[in-house]
Amino acid sequence: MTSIVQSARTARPDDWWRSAVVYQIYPRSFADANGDGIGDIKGILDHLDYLSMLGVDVVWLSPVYSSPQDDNGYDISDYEDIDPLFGTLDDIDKLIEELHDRGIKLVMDLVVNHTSDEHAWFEESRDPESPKSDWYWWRPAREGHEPGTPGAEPTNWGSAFSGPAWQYDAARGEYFLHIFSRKQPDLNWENPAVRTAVFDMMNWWLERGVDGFRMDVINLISKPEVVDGPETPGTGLCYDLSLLADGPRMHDFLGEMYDAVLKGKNLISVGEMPGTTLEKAASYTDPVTGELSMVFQFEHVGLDHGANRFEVFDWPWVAYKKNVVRWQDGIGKGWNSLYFENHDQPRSVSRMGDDSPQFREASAKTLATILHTQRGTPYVYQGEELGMTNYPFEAEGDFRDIESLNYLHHAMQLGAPAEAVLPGLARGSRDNARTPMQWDGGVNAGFSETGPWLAVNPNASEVNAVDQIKDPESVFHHYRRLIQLRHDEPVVQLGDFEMLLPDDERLYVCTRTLGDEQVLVLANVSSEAVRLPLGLPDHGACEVLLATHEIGDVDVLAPWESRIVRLS
Ligand code: ISL
Ligand code: CA
Repeated sequence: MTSIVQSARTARPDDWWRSAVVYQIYPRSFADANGDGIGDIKGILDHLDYLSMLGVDVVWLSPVYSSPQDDNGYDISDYEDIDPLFGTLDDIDKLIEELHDRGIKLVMDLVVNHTSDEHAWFEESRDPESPKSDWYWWRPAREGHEPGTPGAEPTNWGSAFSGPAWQYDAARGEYFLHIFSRKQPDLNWENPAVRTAVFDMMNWWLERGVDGFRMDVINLISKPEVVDGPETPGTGLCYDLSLLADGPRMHDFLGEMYDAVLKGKNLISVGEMPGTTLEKAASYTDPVTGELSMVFQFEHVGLDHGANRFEVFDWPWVAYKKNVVRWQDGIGKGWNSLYFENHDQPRSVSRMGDDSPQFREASAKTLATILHTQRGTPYVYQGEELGMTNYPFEAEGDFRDIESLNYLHHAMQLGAPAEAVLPGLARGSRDNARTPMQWDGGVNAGFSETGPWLAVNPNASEVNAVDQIKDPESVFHHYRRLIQLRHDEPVVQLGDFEMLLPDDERLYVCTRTLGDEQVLVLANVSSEAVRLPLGLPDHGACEVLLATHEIGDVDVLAPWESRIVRLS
């Protein structure tokens, strides 16, 4: 259903983000200024010149709000304050100012599908007589079941963090819904007072000077009917998150948010949308009727998964290329976010590339070439620009992430030995992305004076920012040049995308075309040299815009070599 407000909307002139590159900071792991082993805002302030050197336009800051830290800040107990772990409101004001001085915008993480169970709203809501009694998803026990007993949950919905998505609250005598941890109760967006409170909070942040929002699991705010779903085999629960996604009122809720908060302010807004579809993504980002600048979709990051993210297969390049084509073409007038990494994904060089010492750098660069020459807005996750790798996790005690630990404990309860679960955990865990940023080859990789909250990757002496800044051929400088290329070349920003050799497992080849301008991207995504087949556009004498290797034979790509050439 299209609301009146929506159909009256006109095309946005404020689409500066189509030529921008965003850098994500996960504050807990970026830089620790006060020596408690946990990254903080002052630590970020110490490294702003690094971001300027890289050339990014926007910083997306993962949550720094007051939080019991059950899910590292994605469980917020006060939206309008900063957790002392990270600093103060003065620190964030300083960050806004110093970023702006460097021409960099700041995007805040907006986590409003749920709050912490320690948020005042939830505490009030537990009282059925309170005005906020309906601010969360409260439901009685399943009919005929004793409240609080096994199987009495209102539906069979499973939590993204294992186990039932309902928690019994003895004070209220009812269950509340938590799609994530039991300390992250879902807000009831059907209640207009909830929406007003969220929009007021967003405007409060805009008045403080922030430039937009990254909206956490925003396509879960409109829920489907609260009924049982199909059982995920062998679990007794329904774990299919996509069944809870993109509920019937999404456009109403986002349309209201657009009108109350986002409209006409030159902002960037990106909706994180697990389980969303191409058609929905196109509608959320339509330049006339859509409500958001862009979305994070999840199809490509699920391509190497089995039953779940802890069952990981080798990266399927042909399937990935097919998926790129699907999204590059299918998003139409809408807009894509381009990402391989974030704080929830393992490191791309370990997952898609070859992280052995021989090919780590070349494969990190070539992955960057592939992502940064697509149409859309590229995101760089801290350390990705250095080619940081997965961590060699071995034992339960190595992990910190609630998703990983809950999964392990749940599997063990169901009878699996830890040794059977740990290898999958090591490959798929979000902790791979969360090891401390590798600033230098010294103690704690220059992240902190103290032992950090999650171990530093043992390869920090070979993979770190200080060394790479000094080396013009480093992964860092390759990223810097790709960002520059996006700024300089309209064909890279906006050109039409065409995939060549779609079925080739070792070559990724595409063109981008805008009017008379055309560039060709040639990439070897294997650890062996590959001769280019006949029939590709003639490129031997063309201007090379960026290359990972000295070019010897123009028709042969070394392992993980890539080139961007101007055809016209
Ligand atoms: O990647 C995932 C699919 O297995 C999930 O781990 C992830 O929780 C999902 O992508 C949603 O992510 C966002 O919301 C979560 C938070 O834990 C993530 O860090 C955040 O990015 C709940 O707020
Ligand atoms: Ca600290």
